[in-house]
Amino acid sequence: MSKLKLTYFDFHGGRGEPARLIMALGDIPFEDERISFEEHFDTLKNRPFEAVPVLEVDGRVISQSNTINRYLGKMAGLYPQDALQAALCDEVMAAVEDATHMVVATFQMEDEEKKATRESLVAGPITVYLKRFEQYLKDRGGEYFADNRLTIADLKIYSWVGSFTSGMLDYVPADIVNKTAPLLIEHYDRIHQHPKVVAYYSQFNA
Ligand SMILES: N[C@@H](CCC(=O)N[C@@H](CS)C(=O)NCC(=O)O)C(=O)O
Repeated sequence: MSKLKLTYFDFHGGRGEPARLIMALGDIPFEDERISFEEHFDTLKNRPFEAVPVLEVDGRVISQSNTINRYLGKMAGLYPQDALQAALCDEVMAAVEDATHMVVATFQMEDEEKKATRESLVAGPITVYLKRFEQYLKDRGGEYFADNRLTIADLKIYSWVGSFTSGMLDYVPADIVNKTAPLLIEHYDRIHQHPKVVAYYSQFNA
């Protein structure tokens, strides 16, 4: 089996978390390299697009979170083989990436601008995306986003929803998902209780 090393920040979330979960669910051994923001700035010039996450496969570097997710998802059996189901999976992941980008763009803003921008994101695109995902879940049977089973799209959404429910984003109400897309909360809870997800996070409480 290839030697894998995932490099990302040292917290449970963000663009790197789905890859960690995919490997945990797929029982795929990997080196979990967690870097500080300082280390990130010291090393970013060496990354393909000056960003993380990156995955090293036998020393070869792959970037772009969704590319990494698909690569690992195929290995873990968590990516649909059917082309249409794979497209449904990809669509959800790409949309989460768009929404993530909008929020990440506010991180470096001064407080006043951050407040105004985040409030308008909440009133606009974040609500649109949440409602669309809620509808997709409903249309697809209520449990999963593609292939009638757990796929990498569910893990991407799980991690993204967690960024709201954690309350870590100032000016984004922590209950926005409960109020706008309650099925996504049920989806989040189901994945959070998945035995392998529980086992994965329990190692950090030891
Ligand atoms: N499209 C890329 C975006 C990667 C990205 O922007 N990552 C952020 C962290 S989540 C980053 O490293 N940004 C560079 C920086 O802020 O210095 C992906 O999906 O992986």
